[in-house]
Amino acid sequence: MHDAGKGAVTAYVGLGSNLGYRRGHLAEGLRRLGADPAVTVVAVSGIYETAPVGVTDQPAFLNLVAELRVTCTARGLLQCCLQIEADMGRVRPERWGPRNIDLDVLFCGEQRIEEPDLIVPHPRLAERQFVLVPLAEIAPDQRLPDGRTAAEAADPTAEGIRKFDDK
Ligand code: GSY
Repeated sequence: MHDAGKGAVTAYVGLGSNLGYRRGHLAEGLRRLGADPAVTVVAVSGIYETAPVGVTDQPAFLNLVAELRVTCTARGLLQCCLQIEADMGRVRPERWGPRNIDLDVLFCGEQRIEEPDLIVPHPRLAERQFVLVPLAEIAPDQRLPDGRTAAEAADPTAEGIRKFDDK
């Protein structure tokens, strides 16, 4: 892990996997994030097993959220995430369908971006308990675009969300 150092901002990335050895894919995604010189992994939520949202006819996901310190921009962080997905041979047989690894930029400091390939904060954040619950675990005071804190928006009792423990 590198020290992102001066000029760093706090960022949050959501990781998900619902193909193959899901837990191993999450661990490898985290390891690769921390190996980027612009990124320091500061905190990692617990892992949650979550019912698929959107296309529901697919296997359950494992999801977590990582808090980072980054010296790059949101676009740099997106590129880092896309590169990790590519290097891990991301398998995504269909759009919105199962995938071995997925990394979504949720927040990057105070940056607000609305471009065709990148919207930050993540546009569907506030409606996704599979993001809100792990986010609230490590950053309960993080403000969403609608003004609520992560803790106010998260519902750990929501249907289809359970803490994952494969021991
Ligand atoms: O963008 C995230 C991919 N994704 C997920 C996910 O990570 N977890 C759950 N539970 N449902 C999802 N649907 C999509 S698309």
